Amino acid sequence: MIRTVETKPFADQKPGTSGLRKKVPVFQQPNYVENFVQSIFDSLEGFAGKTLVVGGDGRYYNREAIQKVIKIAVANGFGHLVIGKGGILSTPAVSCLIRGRTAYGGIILSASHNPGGPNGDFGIKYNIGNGGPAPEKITDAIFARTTTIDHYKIADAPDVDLDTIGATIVEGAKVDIVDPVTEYSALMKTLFDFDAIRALFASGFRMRFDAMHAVTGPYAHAILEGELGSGAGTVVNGVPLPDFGGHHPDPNLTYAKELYDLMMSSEAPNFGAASDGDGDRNLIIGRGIFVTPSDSLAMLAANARHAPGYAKGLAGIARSMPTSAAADRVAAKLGVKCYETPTGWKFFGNLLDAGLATICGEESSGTGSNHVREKDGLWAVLLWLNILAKRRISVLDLAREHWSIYGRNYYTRHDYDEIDLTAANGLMDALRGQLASLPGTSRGVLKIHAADDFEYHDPVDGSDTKAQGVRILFEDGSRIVYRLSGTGTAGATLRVYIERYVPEDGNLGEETQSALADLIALSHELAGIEQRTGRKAPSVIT
Ligand code: VG1
Ligand code: CO
Repeated sequence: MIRTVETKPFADQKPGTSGLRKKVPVFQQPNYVENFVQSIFDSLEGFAGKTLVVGGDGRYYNREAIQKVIKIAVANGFGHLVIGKGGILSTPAVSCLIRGRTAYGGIILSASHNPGGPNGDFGIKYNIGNGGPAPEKITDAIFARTTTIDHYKIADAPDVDLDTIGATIVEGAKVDIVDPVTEYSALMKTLFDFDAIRALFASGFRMRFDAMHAVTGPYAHAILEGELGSGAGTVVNGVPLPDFGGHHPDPNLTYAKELYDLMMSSEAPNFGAASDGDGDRNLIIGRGIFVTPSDSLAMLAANARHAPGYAKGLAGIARSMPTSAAADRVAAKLGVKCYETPTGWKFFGNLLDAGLATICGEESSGTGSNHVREKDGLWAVLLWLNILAKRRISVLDLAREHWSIYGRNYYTRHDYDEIDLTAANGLMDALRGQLASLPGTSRGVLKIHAADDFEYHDPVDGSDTKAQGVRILFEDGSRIVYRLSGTGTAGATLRVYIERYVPEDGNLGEETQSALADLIALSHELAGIEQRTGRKAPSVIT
């Protein structure tokens, strides 16, 4: 039976950079999930009888939310639901399933790299039929609907057994529980030379993959250890846990410190990698070298032809604005365009659909390609392995070779987490107030060439997106970028992105923080970080 339930709007259901993210107790309020999911469906049309893919990263409240999504989707007329066993699907696997099964769309239950557990974070994100995050036009419509919603539809049906593969019928709709790995793994085999990677491992190459008790555990076990013979024990923290073992499932140098320390030690295997809560981010560390995500994007793009899926070359490269310009140099050499988009994967979808870009990346550990419409952590790991297998070179040597050809974009991001929201907005407003007067002025040897608040004009659909981050651009190509996070759930997070370019004949072997010391000091001064936020130092440095 289908029930119509009366409800009242919640004022705080505005999706951020990547869906709606809140603390678990917020999502546990009566009707909170129901309102948002119904608002998604109210903003869409033409889905009667069609397929919806549903899955999450296994975090606390995943199963409860999935049961609600099933019952509301069925009540609204979807004809077929495809759900990962145990409610588990990585974000790139959802994208893969939507595309592979020509589904209408998908719902991802995840707060990605944010911590989980009863007092941790939860999230809901809608993906469209190309497999990618809903564009702003749709997320704006969803938000508008959440402010007026007065009823939702839900099937009065028993919970679906999420742990048994197979099909059941709920209110006339087919609900398929599928293996979360099979179709994703098959897609990876079409892109990479699995034989070459197998031969690499057979030759004694060793790797450590930290799944951070998040969603990639089952994928990494099946693909790395199972298919590629990386050896038992390659994957650590491989069982998804509702609270990620009490850690942040964020693969950076702070939260994946154990992996980093191992890779810098004399015990280091040849290659280290990690992924985040929902499996779309990647961390790459070679023996004795952390590869910044911006460099990783550039190095993958420069070497992608070694993988069968990219042997024909790249149509173009795209990077988010705060990502370093290392990829631009590769694009120039390849003779293709490099697009600069606002932060968030949703801005890459049009470029990929239109065939303008093949590989995309963000400084926040996101890399991906036109194989799906999300960033993809394991994909990046496999592309690295494919390149290393074909070239038989160490990560350190590959990085040195890259810098000697293209020069090096020293790059760091400083995050100030959970600062006061009013102080954060005040800081950004004050920076915006300085934009007109900064160009032409000097700070020590650093001359400011331009300053703006980044705006993006989408070359495919013509849409404009404004106020995407304050950029201070220096004459020597250095940059400082300031923006506020759109994924946090407590206070505000200020992100400061700092970059300096050193040409191929310059000093390429400096430690990153000291190479950037002048710009880091200037980033404090220009924004008055300490006066305005009370913080002397960032909470996380990546
Ligand atoms: C952050 C990153 C951004 C990424 C987004 C979602 O957003 O900076 O590059 O696309 O997270 O990633 P923000 O607004 O907090 O800076 V994930 O792995 O959370 O889906
Ligand atoms: Co993620």
